[in-house]
Amino acid sequence: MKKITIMLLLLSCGIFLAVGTAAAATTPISPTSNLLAAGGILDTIYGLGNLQRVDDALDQIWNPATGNATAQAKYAYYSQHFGYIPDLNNPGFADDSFVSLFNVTDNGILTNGPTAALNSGNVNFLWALQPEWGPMWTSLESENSDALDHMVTFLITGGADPTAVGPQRAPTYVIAWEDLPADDPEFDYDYNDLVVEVKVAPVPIPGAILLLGSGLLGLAGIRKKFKR
Ligand SMILES: [Ca+2]
Ligand SMILES: [Ca+2]
Ligand SMILES: [Ca+2]
Repeated sequence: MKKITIMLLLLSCGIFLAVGTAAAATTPISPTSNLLAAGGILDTIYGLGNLQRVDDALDQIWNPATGNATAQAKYAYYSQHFGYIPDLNNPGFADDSFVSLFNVTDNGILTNGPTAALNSGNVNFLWALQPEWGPMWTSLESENSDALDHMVTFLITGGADPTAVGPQRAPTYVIAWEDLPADDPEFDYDYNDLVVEVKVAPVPIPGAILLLGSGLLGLAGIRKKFKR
């Protein structure tokens, strides 16, 4: 039973965290950061035992999804605009625009942080952070001006109900951001500058609908044949 649950979790990772390279990679988080400390941000909100770190080779480009995002914590001087970048135009993200979901102004663990729904349409997307000052950061390392990873991801495993259907089945992740460029004297790779919980459900793939459709037509055809 446990094996099945783990398989389901792995499958859901595979579905939503699409494009990655083969090599496993975990971006280092500062040991003095309060993100992963006992009694720190994630421990207080979720309990560290209920989170599973996602490989940073796999959290960069996200498959088409609908869902919602809620700010959970901010430890940064500047306010943070959070949103996403759908790959709407030519393939690749260089020609696409930031869609803002919300602006976070308060600091600390947010009990009533801003929340918003997202819908990427039928295209892949990046998560993105636009601090009040300085460059925009995305989940795709190669899109960032310092070519570094500015977002780390955790899958919420605790309390997940594998028998749930509908939106409850949607995997929920916590994404945590570093908002300063690597060459800034105050770059501290603490990944606590904004922490957001995101729930993502797949946008139905047209191919799958087509297949399902032709299957139903096929069934109808068979029924017709037998009726004759
Ligand atoms: Ca990452
Ligand atoms: Ca594009
Ligand atoms: Ca920081």
